[in-house]
Amino acid sequence: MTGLVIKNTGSWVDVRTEQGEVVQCKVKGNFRLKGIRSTSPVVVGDYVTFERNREGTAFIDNILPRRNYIIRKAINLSKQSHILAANIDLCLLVVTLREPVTSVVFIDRFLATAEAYSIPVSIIINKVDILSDEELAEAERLADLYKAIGYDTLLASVTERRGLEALPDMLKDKTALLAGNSGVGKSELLNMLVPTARAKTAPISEAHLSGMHTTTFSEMYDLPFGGRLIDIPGVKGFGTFNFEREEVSHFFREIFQVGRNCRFGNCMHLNEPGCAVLQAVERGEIARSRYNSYLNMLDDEDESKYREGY
Ligand SMILES: Nc1nc2c(ncn2[C@@H]2O[C@H](COP(=O)(O)OP(=O)(O)OP(=O)(O)O)[C@@H](O)[C@H]2O)c(=O)[nH]1
Ligand SMILES: [Mg+2]
Ligand SMILES: [Zn+2]
Repeated sequence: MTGLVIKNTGSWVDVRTEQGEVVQCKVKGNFRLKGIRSTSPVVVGDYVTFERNREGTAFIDNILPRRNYIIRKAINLSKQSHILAANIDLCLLVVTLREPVTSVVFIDRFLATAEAYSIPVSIIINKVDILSDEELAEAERLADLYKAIGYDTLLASVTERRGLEALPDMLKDKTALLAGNSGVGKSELLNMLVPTARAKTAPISEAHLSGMHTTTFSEMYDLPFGGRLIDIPGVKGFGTFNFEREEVSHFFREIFQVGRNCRFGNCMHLNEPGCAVLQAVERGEIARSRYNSYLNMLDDEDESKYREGY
């Protein structure tokens, strides 16, 4: 039997067959993906085959080839990877300036990973309702920055139903992944778009102003206007996985573009003479925050520099 993975709790996996039947499956203990050590080999969005054994338990025995996936390094210093979801058309990256603070390095690391797998990202800067005028101006600057690079960016308040009018058109008939730190409002947004989802949401910790990791499993929901939305647990850090130093700049769109004018074809944009990227940063044509994120990712070789929070 073949089906689509619509839920992964860690202990079991729900697979929906073409006939619409949902079958609870186990993943065989010795099941390993070729060449990838992953915290969970089967993820939401995967197409899989499964068999029922004599006792009636269903076991997944194969993952069909993935069109794409979003992967990160599971934890600092770890060689393990964590695949967030597979076969996705679009990522909705939900970020907040406050409660919790999403770091720009986190945003840029996520964008670079999606770029590496050619997955479009739209950014939702959420919770604008709690921002001061000054903070709102900062949110607008951030939105302008990412729009200029080519990412659709919305300033929004999910709880006040503001700024989200474009979403149905953006999501229609696509499989989209909700990503971001814990507490930014992913499940709240899911519940707005799919009221029957009734996903658990919870206030962030007052003491730490960070999310409480309320969502503990990944699940795909059908959108009422067509398409699918995947809600996943919030991630803290976003360590990039298996990037070569030389290719990091390819995943920063504007750096890649300007970098074609560098004097040396193999310019790393660090301190080389005739570096067009450095000049563009000096002139303010490339945002310093983006350039800093680029440097930050180059430093991943030195693993001690990757910390949770990114
Ligand atoms: N003020 C305000 N609060 C919001 C907004 N959107 C969500 N929240 C609140 O933020 C808290 C966290 O929202 P969740 O949807 O649980 O966050 P999450 O991203 O799913 O978090 P995890 O499941 O832990 O990854 C809840 O109390 C929400 O009601 C918003 O636009 N404005
Ligand atoms: Mg959630
Ligand atoms: Zn250069």
